[in-house]
Amino acid sequence: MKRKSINRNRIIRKTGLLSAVLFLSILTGCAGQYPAESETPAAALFEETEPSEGRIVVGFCETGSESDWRRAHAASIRSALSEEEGFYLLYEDAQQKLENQIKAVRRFILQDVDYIVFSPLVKDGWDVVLEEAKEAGIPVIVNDRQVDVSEDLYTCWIGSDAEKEGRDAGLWLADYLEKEGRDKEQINIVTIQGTLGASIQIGRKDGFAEVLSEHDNWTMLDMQTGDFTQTKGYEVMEDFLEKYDDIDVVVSENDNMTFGAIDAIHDAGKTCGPDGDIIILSFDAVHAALEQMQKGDINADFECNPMQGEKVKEIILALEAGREVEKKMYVEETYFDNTMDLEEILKTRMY
Ligand code: GZL
Repeated sequence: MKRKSINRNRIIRKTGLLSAVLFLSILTGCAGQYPAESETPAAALFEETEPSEGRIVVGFCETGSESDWRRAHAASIRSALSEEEGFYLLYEDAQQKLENQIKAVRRFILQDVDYIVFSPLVKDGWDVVLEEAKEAGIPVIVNDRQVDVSEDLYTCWIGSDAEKEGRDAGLWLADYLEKEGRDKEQINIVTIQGTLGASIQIGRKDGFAEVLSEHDNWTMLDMQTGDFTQTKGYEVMEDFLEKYDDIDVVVSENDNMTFGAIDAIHDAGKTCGPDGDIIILSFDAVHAALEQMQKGDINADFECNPMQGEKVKEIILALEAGREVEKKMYVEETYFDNTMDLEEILKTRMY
């Protein structure tokens, strides 16, 4: 992959020139589609250090910092695409807003980076800006969640198998209920959903639904989004507890919503986990969740591996060397439950 050499002056000049055009277009009433310079002065696009020649310039946009998982993922990207590793990373946090992600990708195009990498908040709404990246000749690597666009608009995707995570949760529940002698009992389930429209949310829901459909005695009472945050997870669980007095299982699509749900269950005078009133199935398996499992509040947690930075780096280096990469790549994941030696497991966890 022929790489443009990074030149701060060239980028500032380009940005400055474009901003001048933009300024004129605003004056003449036909505002451009790029953020006005006041939003992102060129000099502010770079951190303090001077991008030295020969470094691979990567524009990376994260969804936000909504969860422990997200913070671990962002740390993994920053660590892998570091200056010591030969990269110049332009990092943007979209604060859970799609429009911020699209603006960030447009800024990366303006800055003429070598690679654009992003974790799409939701799978839709990416066609136009990815067409622009393609026209600009900038390779795009989609990371973590997926986008619903023509495959020629991105080089590759690497992330989690969300449907498998959801299916594994359903299969674990079926096995657990059988062991408990409850496989014929009426089982009432509620789901606290992640960000609606996110591929990871859709996949976990669909995967679990596959197993749900095989059990006539399982009923999905309700599903509401907690947007992957602890605060909203609490609010949704509080609402479920007010509406239903016979909840047997909570499926929570990430650990931070689970933390909120556990607090709401306790505040309602109920208990959860292996010895509790309500079975808790969660996703991510971050460190704090495994500790909560040790305390007896979570039955099982389906890992979603955020340590994806090294894989992204390997992909970029392969492209730099002119090698082909697979279109879709999955990170390895497993699950944990309270029957395991969590003390030992926690010693090995990197996040
Ligand atoms: C999963 C990732 C999700 C996590 C949440 O791939 O996109 O986003 O499950 C995070 O914790 O907010």
